[in-house]
Amino acid sequence: MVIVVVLLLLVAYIYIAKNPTVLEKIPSKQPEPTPTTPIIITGDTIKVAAFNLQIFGTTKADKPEVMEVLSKTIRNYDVIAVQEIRDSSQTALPLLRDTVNSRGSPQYDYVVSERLGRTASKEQYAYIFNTQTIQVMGTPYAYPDSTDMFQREPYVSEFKAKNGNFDFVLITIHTDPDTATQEINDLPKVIEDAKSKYQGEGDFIVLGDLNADCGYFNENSQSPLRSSEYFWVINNSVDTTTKSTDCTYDRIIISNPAKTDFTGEAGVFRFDMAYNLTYDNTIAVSDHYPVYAVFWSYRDND
Ligand SMILES: [Ca+2]
Ligand SMILES: [Ca+2]
Ligand SMILES: [Ca+2]
Ligand SMILES: [Ca+2]
Repeated sequence: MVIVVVLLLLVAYIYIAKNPTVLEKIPSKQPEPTPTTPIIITGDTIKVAAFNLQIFGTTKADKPEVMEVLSKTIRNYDVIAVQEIRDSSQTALPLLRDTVNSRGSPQYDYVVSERLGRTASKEQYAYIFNTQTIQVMGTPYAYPDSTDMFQREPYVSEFKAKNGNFDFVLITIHTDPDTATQEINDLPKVIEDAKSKYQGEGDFIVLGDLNADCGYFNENSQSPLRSSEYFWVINNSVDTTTKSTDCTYDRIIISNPAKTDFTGEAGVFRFDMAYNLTYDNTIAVSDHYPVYAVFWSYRDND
């Protein structure tokens, strides 16, 4: 019996050895389809974000769980424009930077605007940046708003990638909800003014809480900021609010010359999902999610 089995196995072995296609006919596993999102190699890109911190002052700075989420979020980006710093004591932002830096290398720093606003309720903007990858060029400024178009003048600063040649101008704003449409429609004037200051630069990026949806702005309107000179990388379908409303208040809008630097990767950062937060812990951080866009650090030609 054993001899018969051994003989059968031998015959089968000889047959397969002489007919290798028998084995090749077994269907092989198909490779997985390649993902549609581009593969980003760290170090080749600059990640830019905007985040409305919703009344960021000493009350929030005193909450370690809020500061932990903010500092982890900030460290995802090379430069992040933050809005709605409301802090007469001027201690909350330095504490935020220290909390970011307590997480280790790389270290972050910031530039901050003066306190802006027509009324006693003032807000500041800041750009918080990774000191290993980002260099601040020149002196940031608040838009010289001689005809008082803006409740809180846009804050403008030029930056350069240290890991490439990408240089760009960020223009952040938190519009007044009551006059959001007018302020959004006037933003091209701020871009034109910045172009005259940064001669030869083509890459202008407007970012922040524009209140550009729902009751404050018709996101399908033909705003001057919707002209063919600009590209809205955060599209109308994105929900940038942490609460149940579905509104695209927060935006990133780039000038045409920045399109060749844009990787195509942009969106909203759902810190609640990333850090597994409850609803209450989410809205304690902000009523907004950050929005972000990723740029190549070495493809710039202006
Ligand atoms: Ca440039
Ligand atoms: Ca929308
Ligand atoms: Ca929402
Ligand atoms: Ca460019």
